[in-house]
Amino acid sequence: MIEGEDDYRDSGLEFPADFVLGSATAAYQVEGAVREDGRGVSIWDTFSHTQGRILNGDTGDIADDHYHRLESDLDLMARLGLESYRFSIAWPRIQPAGSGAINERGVDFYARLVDGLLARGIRPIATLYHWDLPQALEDAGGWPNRDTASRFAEYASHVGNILGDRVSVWTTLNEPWCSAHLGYGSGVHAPGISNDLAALRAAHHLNLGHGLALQELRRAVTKPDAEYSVTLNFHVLRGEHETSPEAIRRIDAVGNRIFTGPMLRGAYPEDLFEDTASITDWSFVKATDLANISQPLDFLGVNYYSTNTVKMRDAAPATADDSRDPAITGSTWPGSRDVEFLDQPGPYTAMGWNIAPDGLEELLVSLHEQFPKLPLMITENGAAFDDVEIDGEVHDRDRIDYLRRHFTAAHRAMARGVDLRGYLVWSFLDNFEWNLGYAKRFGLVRVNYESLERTIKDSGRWFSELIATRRIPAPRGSER
Ligand code: GCO
Repeated sequence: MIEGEDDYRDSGLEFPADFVLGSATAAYQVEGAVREDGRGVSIWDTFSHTQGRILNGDTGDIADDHYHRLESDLDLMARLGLESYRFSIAWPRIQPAGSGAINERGVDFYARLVDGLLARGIRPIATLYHWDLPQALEDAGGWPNRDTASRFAEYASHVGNILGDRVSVWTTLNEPWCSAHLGYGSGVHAPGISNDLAALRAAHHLNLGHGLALQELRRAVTKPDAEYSVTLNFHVLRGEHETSPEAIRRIDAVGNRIFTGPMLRGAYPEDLFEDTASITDWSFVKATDLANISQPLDFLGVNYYSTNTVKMRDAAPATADDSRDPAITGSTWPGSRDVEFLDQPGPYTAMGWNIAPDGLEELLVSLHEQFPKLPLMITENGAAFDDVEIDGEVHDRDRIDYLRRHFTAAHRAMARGVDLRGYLVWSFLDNFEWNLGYAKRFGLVRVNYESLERTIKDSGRWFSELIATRRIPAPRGSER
């Protein structure tokens, strides 16, 4: 993108009155209190306590201590003026071993959270699974094991019974791509397994779990206007090389359509079967699975951060046999490790991710074209920067600029006919950024990890103004 020419820094754009504005977190990233009130062990507890898995040896043991600071964090959300709050429920708090009876003390925490939101006029958007699988289920085979999908449905039914009279929006899974391909493919996320077949089996059983859970939720929930969704992270793919179209097709298949196909069209893409034929014949997909998976949704949750540029590799791809570690038989892209990811043009966030608001506009328009009847909601967008706190203030102009440009992109997509229902900024608080620990800060609110004190960043104030006025605030003198 050429700066100045089309820099996505329009201002004054207005969002409709019913457009949902809020922020998001996930249980393991903020809660802490991992051994309290009967909570069971999750794969992220095990993984973060395994040496060498997380940068600086960080764990979610304390995280933001949100579990103990619930009331003051709720007050902070109200101060920011959030209209909606997207959180996730830790399965091992509800069912410590992933099946059977519920743990009332765990339930109590989420009841207090939801009631606290409602008391402040904030709509609760609950995600059932943001990656914290009970360790007992992993020990029984994890997501590659079909039974995990049924266990997930059982858990969904419990949660629907408990909170189904109060929660506005239900989301089954957050980013199943990460659970399958990072958890079981590359192994950089919990449970840290690297096996292509395991990753593809996991992807299917996540899809199945989504469909079964959605059916259980619809049975259990009593709030008549509750909405149902799933959140996916899409790979926005580009490339100018002559082999780029093939590379784009491959990654779109194993990264995007592996989920949208079964969930939204009731079928896996044929080309995915061909690309992965050397790994599996997909016989783990049973006759009734696709009907179970393709449940109607009220909207699709879209997480977007940056774009990818791809081409096919010049040299023959590395094979599993090349690896010196016999445990590593997988990659992030099962069946497509001969695709090369090229460096992106900057600027970048502190994650090293390129800043490309046009990618968000392109994604929203493309999803709308692919699924014209399905409303969309941005369930995550935001940026990590190396914030500095000076005298109790965080002047995070980079984050404001990032958000300004992505809100502009969202607005432009709406102007092009996309039925976009809302936008949730990642994240409410700085938090545990998975394998990168506490090194990357995404929050609208800073967390001091020594004192656990919270400080609203300038971006938090900026977002408050956007919510209050429903317009993208005009840049101030010091912002560009
Ligand atoms: C994700 C997540 C978040 C991350 C965020 C930044 O789904 O990847 O939902 O947990 O923290 O995306 O990487």
